[in-house]
Amino acid sequence: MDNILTQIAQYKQEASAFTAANAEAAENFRIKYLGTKGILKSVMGEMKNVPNENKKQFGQTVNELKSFLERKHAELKAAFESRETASSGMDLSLPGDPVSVGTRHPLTITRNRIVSIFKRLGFALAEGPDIEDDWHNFGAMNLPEDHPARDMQDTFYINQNPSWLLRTHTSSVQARVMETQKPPIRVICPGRVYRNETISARAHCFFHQVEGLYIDENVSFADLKQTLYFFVKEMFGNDVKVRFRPSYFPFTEPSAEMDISCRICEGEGCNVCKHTGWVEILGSGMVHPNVLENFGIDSNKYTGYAFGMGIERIAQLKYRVNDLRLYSQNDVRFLKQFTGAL
Ligand code: 2U9
Repeated sequence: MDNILTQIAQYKQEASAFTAANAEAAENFRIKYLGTKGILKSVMGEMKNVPNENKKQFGQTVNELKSFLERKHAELKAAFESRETASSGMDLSLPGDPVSVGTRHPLTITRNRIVSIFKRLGFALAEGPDIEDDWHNFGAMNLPEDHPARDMQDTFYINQNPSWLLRTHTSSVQARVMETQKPPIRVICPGRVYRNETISARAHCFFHQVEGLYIDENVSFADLKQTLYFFVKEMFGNDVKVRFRPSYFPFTEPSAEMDISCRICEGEGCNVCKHTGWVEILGSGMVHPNVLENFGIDSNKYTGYAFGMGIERIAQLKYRVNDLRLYSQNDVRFLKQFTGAL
């Protein structure tokens, strides 16, 4: 018993004299004295050799050794840690390095604005697949078999299965809504669309659209005009001027395109408005009866209007973006100009 007590006193002395120059030395101390195969464990193992009448005293001595070693280890670690902090010259009272947060993409900002305006008018948001079949993209939309838009020169078909294609407009989303819902239907459908175009400042092989559809009893062209007036005023301000021009789309009859006074030159004449003072921002019209009947909607009872716009175009006018390619080049010099925009 005396031998082991002397041994413990020696361990204590040795440990007390231990100094650590770095974190590794402090860790070595822990392993040597407190580790699973360390000195404390081996001292504890001696309990079985201690006579019963001495076990209590031995137990107390071992507990003291344990507390001592743990305190010493904590001191070694703390001393090292505070030395590291002091020697790094770090001033913890200084503000941290700014973390640059990402910005919303201008097309996302524009899409959200458009959608939120129509949501306030009671439109519900609907989305659908980018890969479509011929029926939802073309057939249901009253595009005849020989319509040029169906041409491979204009549309991307899927190699493995040419009856699938990349949607050329988001009208296919409204088609899917009409398939599953009965009038009244009032939806706004944003999404990416694809067309086989050579990429340039003015054209791209993909772009983004928002289309809207409203079908109910007694929906008129006047409702369409009033809705679109409200939209442009909310989007571009109260002083914007608006004009409708007759147009043609296979899926609407009658059809019209809508121009607004150029936001870039305020009507003075510039490249964007081709010196006319007007820029086209959307197409629209009353849903063609054939389209309604394609979905079993009685065209004698129900009428509807629809419209479609390119988000890039709206963003171009809002933010004066003069090259379509900027939207998809991921150049942070372009993107960070939208910091703080919601
Ligand atoms: C259904 C019925 C009719 C959606 C419409 C337009 C007119 C239109 C273009 C604007 C610029 C596409 O991005 S763009 O090139 N769109 O002119 N879109 S009416 O008509 C529909 C949609 C769905 C069931």
